[in-house]
Amino acid sequence: PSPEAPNATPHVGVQLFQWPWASVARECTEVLGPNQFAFVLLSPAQEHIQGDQWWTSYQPVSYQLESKLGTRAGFQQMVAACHDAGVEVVADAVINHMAGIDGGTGVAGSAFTHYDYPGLYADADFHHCDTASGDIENYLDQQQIQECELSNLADLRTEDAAVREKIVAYLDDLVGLGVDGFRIDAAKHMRASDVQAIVEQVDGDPLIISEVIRGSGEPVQPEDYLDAGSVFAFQFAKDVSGIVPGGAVYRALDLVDGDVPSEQAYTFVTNHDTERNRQTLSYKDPDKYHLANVLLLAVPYGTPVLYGGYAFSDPDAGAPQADGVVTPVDCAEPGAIEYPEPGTWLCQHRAYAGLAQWAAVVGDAEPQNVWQEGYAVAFDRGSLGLIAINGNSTKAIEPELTTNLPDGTYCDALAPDDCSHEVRDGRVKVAVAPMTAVALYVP
Ligand code: LAG
Ligand code: CA
Repeated sequence: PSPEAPNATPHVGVQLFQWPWASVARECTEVLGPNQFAFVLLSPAQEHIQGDQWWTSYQPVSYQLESKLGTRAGFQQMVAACHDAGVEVVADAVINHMAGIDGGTGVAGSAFTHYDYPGLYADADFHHCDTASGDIENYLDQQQIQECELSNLADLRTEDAAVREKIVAYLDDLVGLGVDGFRIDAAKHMRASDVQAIVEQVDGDPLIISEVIRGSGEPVQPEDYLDAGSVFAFQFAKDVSGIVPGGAVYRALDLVDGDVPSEQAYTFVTNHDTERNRQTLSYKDPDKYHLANVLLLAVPYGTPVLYGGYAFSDPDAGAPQADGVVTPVDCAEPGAIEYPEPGTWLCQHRAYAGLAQWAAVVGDAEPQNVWQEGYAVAFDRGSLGLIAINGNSTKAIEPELTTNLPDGTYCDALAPDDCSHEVRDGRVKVAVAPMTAVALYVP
């Protein structure tokens, strides 16, 4: 299949967790662009506290674009390289809070203490709420969720004009460097009206994806943030991770995330938090994770975000660093290792490069010719693509399917060397091994 399929619209994104800018740039050029990925989601770019843990990224010290992931110049080069490859860049905006430790020096040399970040924010810019710990203690209390601290992280008064101005200047700086959109970290912990007011002041019209983890019965829900843009579909992630182990893969066609419309839902199987708290499948469940990723890209709901991270046993462990800087990503061969050493870059998204092209070709066409038997499901997406998915962990299948695909010989987007698939008179026979799929499309 040619990467330049005529009607293809790039559709699939990938979160490159803790990837240094230089490695992101190379991935855009060599893998993401040629396979019609639509966008890359970065880890936070701002100056942060020192340390070996990955989560230092989520403790901002200043808005200088100097971090363990690279310099401002490196960031700018990365955005240019991704754009040259046709890939958009979504930055992770940590704007609910600043660092949560007593004090120190950030990785770019900025001195700070808790609630005092010289030249940027001072004590009066932060909420000081009246729970015993100062932290959010009760997720049924909207005011606590939004005005108390998320594990001691200094909570910005995002309702204040002066604070908003600083945040907007930071986001404008990123837009000025070419950034196309933002993940709004911890959006749930800011009032929806604050998020909306901030993003409306930002230059241009960046894509906004708010991170609002759905909790049942809670007063703050993802739907509240739809006026500010899109949201991450956490319920989809949990549900798709739930149906694969039971084999009911056909149910993926019915998955939605509450009342979030498809156009505003950013779907995923795992992210950096859920692969650690085990709320979703992850690389630690190889077969099931594989099939969940296939379903993610196969169904018409939402915009899928794949994930590329590194192996870990200690959930706090950061990506391999030298002198406070994350070292270049070196991807493990797909499927080569069953139990990867901690720190091994997994580049899980690469296994779906062909399927990202499939998704770009089928676009938003609805499922048709849905076939279901036992733990397997197959369907067309319009008349340009077909997928057959076997959720049975022990039994292979070989159904003869009815398809809209034009007669011809097709390759499998999940096994590009296998071009043995013949469509004749709207029928095709596909052999699908346990916990795998076959995906055909018009190149
Ligand atoms: C997020 N979304 O809302 C990120 O996706 C998530 O990864 C962030 O938590 C969180 N919100 C804050 O941006 C991560 C780690 C936390 C870590 C935090 C700040 O999951 O474990 O907290 O980043 O670095 C750590 C310690 C805490 C400590 C806190 C402040 O684990 O014990 O209280 O730092 O020093
Ligand atoms: Ca807050």
